Amino acid sequence: MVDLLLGLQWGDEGKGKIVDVLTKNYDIIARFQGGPNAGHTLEFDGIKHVLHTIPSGIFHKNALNIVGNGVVIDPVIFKKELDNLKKFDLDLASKLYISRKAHLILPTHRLLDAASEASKGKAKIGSTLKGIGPTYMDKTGRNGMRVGDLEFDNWKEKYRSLADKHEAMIGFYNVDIQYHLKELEVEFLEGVEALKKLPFIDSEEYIFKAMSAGKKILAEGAQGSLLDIDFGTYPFVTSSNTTAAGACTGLGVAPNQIGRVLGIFKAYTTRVGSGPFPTELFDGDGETMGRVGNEFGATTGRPRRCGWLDLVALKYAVQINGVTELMMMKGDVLSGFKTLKVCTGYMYKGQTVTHLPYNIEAENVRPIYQEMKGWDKDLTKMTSEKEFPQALNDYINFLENELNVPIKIVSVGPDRTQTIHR
Ligand code: 2SA
Ligand code: MG
Repeated sequence: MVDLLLGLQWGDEGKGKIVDVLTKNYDIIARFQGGPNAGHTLEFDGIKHVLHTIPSGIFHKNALNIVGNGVVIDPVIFKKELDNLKKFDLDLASKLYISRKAHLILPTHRLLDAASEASKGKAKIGSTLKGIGPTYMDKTGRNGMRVGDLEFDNWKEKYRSLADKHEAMIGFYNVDIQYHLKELEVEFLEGVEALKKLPFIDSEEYIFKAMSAGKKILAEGAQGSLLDIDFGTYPFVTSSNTTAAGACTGLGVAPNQIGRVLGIFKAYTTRVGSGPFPTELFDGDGETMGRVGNEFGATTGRPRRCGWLDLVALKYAVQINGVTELMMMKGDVLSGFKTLKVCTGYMYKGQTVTHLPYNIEAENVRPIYQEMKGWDKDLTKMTSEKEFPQALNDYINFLENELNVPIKIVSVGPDRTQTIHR
């Protein structure tokens, strides 16, 4: 069986930390979608490390890490990630395998991302500009280049013809994008050489055999359910399926081979980039969440928008993913709020709704809040549930009742050790 770990909001729920905590229970950690738009932050032994494409099991001795077919890889960023890992003295070629069917992000994909965003003006998605959208477009448009192509002598010709086509498209956008393709290509070729030092595998076959041999596998999601290309707040979404189904197509795992579905959420909500966010705060409370929670994009450094927990959206994510257990992150950030609010419904077209309507732009929905008592105590040094203030227990119990799924982990800080199991 393959267990899934998924973000239930707009990303940045703390997936990197939880994968890192859980890795000791698994033989294989696999990424199944997204690419270097992700920023998974891990903290241990006083070190803070951000991963983008490489799965979050990389720091554990015995875990094998797989970048699955559903992922898009930018060799340039990938090489930087590998270089940043050098100081840890890991034998990467023995613990990091790449699917031949994963698609490659070309330098021109990044340029196309920038051109597309520039052409949208105010309506831009707020993409990470990592070339994610254009690469998935080439995948579904059947033009893409895959990792496995690099094993054939003619790969540079393939690259050239796709890059030429992209250059013509950039011209078509008619926006001012300055670039020096020659320099970008030098980096790209260096990145490809670094990538080629790792084993390329038929990952679906590998995972099938590993499952048959009784190995334990964890699929690590990136971004969050509300950024899913089908079920998220389209068009302000990413270009892959971030939900449970994405793990099937992104790794080649059959639906009946999915085991536990671990859903991870923050005790409040954040979003980076454009798009609707009904419980967003524009006041001191939102500012406090951002400051105390250190809410800045792990990839782009952009400040994240902050707001109250949205149970309407969270319920939707639990349902779409078939979540079997929940993990609540960053409760510690809420310490000191006198009153907490949780959105339990929306006013939508003059009626109260408790499901996620088609359009949740601010002019269409108004959140309905349940107020709860806050707590003062600092949670970050706590090591057991027994130390929790009553108001925190009430908050947790309320969410469990509403969502009908147990909250198994409460994280009280960024470090591996600040993790309380219930
Ligand atoms: P893209 O680049 O095409 O996938 O952007 C499309 C939308 O998806 C959002 N998105 C993200 N949201 C939260 N976290 C992400 N990863 C980084 C992080 C983001 C960062 O961990 O903080 O550093 O800014 C991520 N990746 C994509 C994006 O904001 C667009 O709204
Ligand atoms: Mg992140």
